Amino acid sequence: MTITKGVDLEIVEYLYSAEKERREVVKVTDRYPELSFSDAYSIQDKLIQRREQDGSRKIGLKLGLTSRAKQQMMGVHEAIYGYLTDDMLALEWEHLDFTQFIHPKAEPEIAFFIDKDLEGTNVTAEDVLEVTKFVAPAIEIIDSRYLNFKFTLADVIADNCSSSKFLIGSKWMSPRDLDLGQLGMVMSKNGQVVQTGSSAAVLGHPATSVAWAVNKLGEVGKGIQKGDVILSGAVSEAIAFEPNDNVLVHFAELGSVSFTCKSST
Ligand code: 0L1
Ligand code: MG
Repeated sequence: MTITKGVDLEIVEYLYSAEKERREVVKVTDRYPELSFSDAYSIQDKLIQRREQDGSRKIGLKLGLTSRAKQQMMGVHEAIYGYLTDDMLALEWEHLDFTQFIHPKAEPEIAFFIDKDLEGTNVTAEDVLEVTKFVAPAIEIIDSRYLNFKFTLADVIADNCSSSKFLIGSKWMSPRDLDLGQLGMVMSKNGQVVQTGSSAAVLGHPATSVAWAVNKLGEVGKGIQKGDVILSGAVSEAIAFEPNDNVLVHFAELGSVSFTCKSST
């Protein structure tokens, strides 16, 4: 740790209150430039514990920076992970309240439903597919707590990788029944195509991305559990949206998932 115990809890409160009060804040490394990745993951853990104190339940994992393009943009060579909690799950058939966000963006993802615990440091994509009961189309809504969505890698890890909400489509399939590594994707906003991509953009194959996270967790004696939902990483760039926008993501074979945003519920 390069920061002291009191400071980590101070940062947790700083980020948690920014989220609850829907405020952009100055990034943590402006004040603590020495913040290391391991400090940042430790702060992330404590941020999740703080949410749990308030009644949230950890239900899975999400991967970020899984495309080579985004890694190059950030000048890094690795993906990152954060946690999903039950209160992040939004439902397709309910309008999303825009006032709960700061400056949200939506990105297309593939969700994995895990059926068996998996832990280790040599886990492969095949191992991940073995323990995956279903995959489904998903949208992640990211909403960095930092000013203008600008941060360093340590900042974004501490901020639970910009996690905010996610939606899962209704078509769930066994990963063995489709070509998961090469699924075409089209994302539209208000009927206009805004992004296209392929599941191959996620570290070559979304299961490779999940395996990376399991191995990374394995380094600190953790793993993934039966019942976890995992968002394997964005298939294209995230797009900003506003009240009254409708965002739809369609994956070949896997089908669609969408949401409409209202200014209030
Ligand atoms: O889920 C994501 O890909 C977000 C990772 C963090 C970077 C960002 O907020 O763009
Ligand atoms: Mg994401």
